[in-house]
Amino acid sequence: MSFVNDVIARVKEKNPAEPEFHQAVEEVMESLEPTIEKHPEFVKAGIYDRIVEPDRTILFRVPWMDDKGNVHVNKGFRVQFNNAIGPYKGGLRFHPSVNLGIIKFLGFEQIFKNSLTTLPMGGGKGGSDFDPKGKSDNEVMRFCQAFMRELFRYVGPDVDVPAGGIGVGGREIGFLYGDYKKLRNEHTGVLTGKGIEWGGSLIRPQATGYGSVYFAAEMLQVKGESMEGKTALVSGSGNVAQYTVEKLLNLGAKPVTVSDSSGYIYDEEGIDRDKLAFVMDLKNIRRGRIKEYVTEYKNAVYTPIDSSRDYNPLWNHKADLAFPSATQNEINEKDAQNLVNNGIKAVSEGANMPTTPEGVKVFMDNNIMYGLGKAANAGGVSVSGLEMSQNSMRLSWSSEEVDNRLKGIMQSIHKAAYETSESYGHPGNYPMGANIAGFLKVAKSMLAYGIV
Ligand code: NDP
Ligand code: 2IT
Repeated sequence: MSFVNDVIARVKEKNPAEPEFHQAVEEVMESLEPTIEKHPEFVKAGIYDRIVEPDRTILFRVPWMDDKGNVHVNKGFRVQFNNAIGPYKGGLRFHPSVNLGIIKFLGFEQIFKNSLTTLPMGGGKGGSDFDPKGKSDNEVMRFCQAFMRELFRYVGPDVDVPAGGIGVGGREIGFLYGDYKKLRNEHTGVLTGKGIEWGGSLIRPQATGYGSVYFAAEMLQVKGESMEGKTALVSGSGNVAQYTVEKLLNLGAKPVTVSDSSGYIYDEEGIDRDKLAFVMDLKNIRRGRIKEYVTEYKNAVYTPIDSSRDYNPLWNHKADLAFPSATQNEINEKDAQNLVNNGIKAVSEGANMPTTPEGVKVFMDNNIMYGLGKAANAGGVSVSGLEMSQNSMRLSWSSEEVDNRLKGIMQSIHKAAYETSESYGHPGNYPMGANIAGFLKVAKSMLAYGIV
């Protein structure tokens, strides 16, 4: 067995029943294989075994009362994975499927993603199995307050800076920040994704989606192509998906799908700006289901999720580009094959780990430009890093300034991933390039600190 296989085997043995964490570790470790020979000093210092074990895992009870006076208890998580290059940084996820293995996979990914951003941020992630769907604003507020009432002990602007993610948007960040400010009596950059009036950064809401499209544009440029006129499949209809659609429109592409956890819509004529405004109102204000799109736009077709099917028909339309922007493992082997059969050129992952390992293999075997999540969706945390900088300076930058920096960061990430893949003899192998480039910076820092 090779050295990395031994590391993976130990992770599986020590962390049973955490399949998503195993998957994330396996994906990164396999890419890191070529670093073993080049860096015997990393092996000697136990870097590979240390990087897969979180610095600290915080688990807590979150009791809250609903509008009828019933008491509920949810689980709270914060995994502070690695702070070798900066304070722990990473989002929160509120979704009924959340468990420790999912938070660990996200926190582990975040180490390498944050390293790629060029900004000084370590990796962390948190969340809860709380389901915001169907809850009143007051219930969400009481939950967020109960969550922060425990989390505030472990976070701080130089320690750990959480942000949004699935189920955590501007509303939730407001309630969380309000409680932190009350408990600590300080107005400081402890969370990112804040409102503009109270310390947020312009372009943070747009950043992940915009960044994922910028990354796709960079990949296309290597092949002498542009976004203009390309047809795109987008999944999800939340924060990332919405601003992916917006940037696709800005760059002259044609998005034709969006989805939620109940089903997806296919609009052959394209989702234009008016239709996007409808989706934003539907999902952000009315908190409705994507199915309503076809009541408003009769030419579009809605297909509900059918769990008896072994593929997702969203990925079975003719298109040039795919932007999975909902959740993990939403593209399996068959979906990847369907995309290839339909002429897909590039995949840019807005979501974290949306493609299964078998799906990734199909993309690699077919020479599809494959922008893995930790590179393609790093725009969100990058602008979070810029929000931290602005908070520290007590200044705020214009939209143009932040967007230019975001674009520059996405170009740097693409360049680092591409050039690293080249220097390791596999030009265009973005998973290898991004994982190695992200890892080297963290590993060198860990080496400098000694065995800690
Ligand atoms: P939102 O909560 O705003 O939107 C999530 C979207 O994905 C919704 O349309 C939701 O449907 C759908 N979805 C969620 N879970 C599932 C599921 N199990 N099956 C099918 N559909 C699902 O979250 P974001 O847009 O912020 O996050 C989307 C992805 O992007 C996640 O993987 C997240 O980790 C990743 N990401 C987010 C960043 C950010 O800055 N927000 C940064 C980097 C990555 P429904 O409405 O039915 O719940
Ligand atoms: O997965 C992610 O990168 C995020 N949810 C954003 C994290 C952040 O700190 O902005």
